[in-house]
Amino acid sequence: MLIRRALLALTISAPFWSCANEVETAAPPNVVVILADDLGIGDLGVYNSESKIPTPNLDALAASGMRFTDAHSPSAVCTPTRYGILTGQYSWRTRLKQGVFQGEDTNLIDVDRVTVADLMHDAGYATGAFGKWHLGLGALADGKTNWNEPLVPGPLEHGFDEFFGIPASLDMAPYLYVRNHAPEQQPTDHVEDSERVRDGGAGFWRGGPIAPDFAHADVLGRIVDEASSFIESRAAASDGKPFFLYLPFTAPHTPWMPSAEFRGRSGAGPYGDFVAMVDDRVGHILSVLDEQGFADDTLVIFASDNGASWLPEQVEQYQHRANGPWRGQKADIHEGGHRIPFMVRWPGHVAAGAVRDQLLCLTDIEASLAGVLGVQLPRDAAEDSFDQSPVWLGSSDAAPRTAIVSHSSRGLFSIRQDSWKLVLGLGSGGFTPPATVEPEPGGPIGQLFNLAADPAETTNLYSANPEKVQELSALLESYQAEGRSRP
Ligand SMILES: [Ca+2]
Repeated sequence: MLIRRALLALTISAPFWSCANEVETAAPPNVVVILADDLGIGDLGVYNSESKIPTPNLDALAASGMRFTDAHSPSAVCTPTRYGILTGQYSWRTRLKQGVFQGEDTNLIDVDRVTVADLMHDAGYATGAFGKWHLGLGALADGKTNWNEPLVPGPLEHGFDEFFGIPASLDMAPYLYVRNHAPEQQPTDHVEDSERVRDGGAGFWRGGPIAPDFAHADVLGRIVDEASSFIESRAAASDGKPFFLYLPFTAPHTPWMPSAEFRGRSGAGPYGDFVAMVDDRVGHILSVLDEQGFADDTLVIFASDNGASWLPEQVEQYQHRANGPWRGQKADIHEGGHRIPFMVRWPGHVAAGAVRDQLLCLTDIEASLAGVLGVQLPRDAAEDSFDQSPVWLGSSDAAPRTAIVSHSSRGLFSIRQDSWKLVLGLGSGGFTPPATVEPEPGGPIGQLFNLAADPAETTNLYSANPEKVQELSALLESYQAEGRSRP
């Protein structure tokens, strides 16, 4: 942060944040961003009337705010999506070209980069992050994370005043809690690969080092408790600062470990029961906001970081489509990989019960919050972020972005414009077999779909429509080269 500030001081003579709007609008709201992990758009009743999972809290959140039907994660897997949320930039512009980080990878975010937490912090917010970090901890030069040294750079070097959470996914060792710059306990014990079914749940975790106080089943509850304490601490604070709370849940990612209260709650097995628990924990956070008197002054965003990991046999077994009508699943380039639930609530400012079909990417959060606050981002920040705040606040229905770039776990690209979607290769690019397909001689080398006529991406029009292929290829190349153009 200090380095970034020093560089900015050399290059910018005007105040760091200048007001974009002359007109003073509402007082800056508190902002809460809740990110579910591997939750499917079809899990939520408000998106799928045939869901086998009760999601009353998320359905109510949607009813009291605005939900988007064409929202996407920038990637179909965890780390690059989290990178995109916090920086407004695609991860494929960094050293992480595909896949995800493991538990001892070093920090991905350049310390000079203005993250969304920097934006909020510099605008006078108290900032906290609680949950699954999964962006690496420690310096790249160290090769891997050294748990005995201060975990720098980490969340506190990217704009957060406070952090509590776990380094990576809940199925990735080492298993420990980090508070600010250090583990609460060192991972001095060892845990074996888990059984596929345990403790009334399912899924698995990888074997490896674990802290003596760490129990996988406790993690979601701990994160929510810590976030609740942060909200309560802000209610008690006398500094007058609004707050920014980034709350990336570890669930319903594997291991699926619903507590006893939720087992059997859904018709979609341990996964569905875990989703019901996620819904309940979102409801708890909203109730804490209510109890502390913040509900009317808080902009709440809820989204998932990618599609659900849900196989065709599970669709068959439970008659439940976790990814709704969309093809494929988590990690894939097809819509099931990255078409996600997205909702935003700010009472009195965002229309209650509104449904919008404008394209939205989670990279847009940074520019959109800058828009809400009326501050101007530096030109070299958040280059893949479009300001969606006019849509959220009802001042315009014009789509802030006309195209969207998506990316699969194996690094396959796609671009959407209007109803057309071009994929630069064959196969799913992710978990659904075949992940990769060699082109036949004379056959198509990519995939082209018209989602309006063919939402399930069943008919490849690549060979039949070379003009559209060429047009979208050129558009994708321009996005890859330039990002969005900033005025
Ligand atoms: Ca995920």
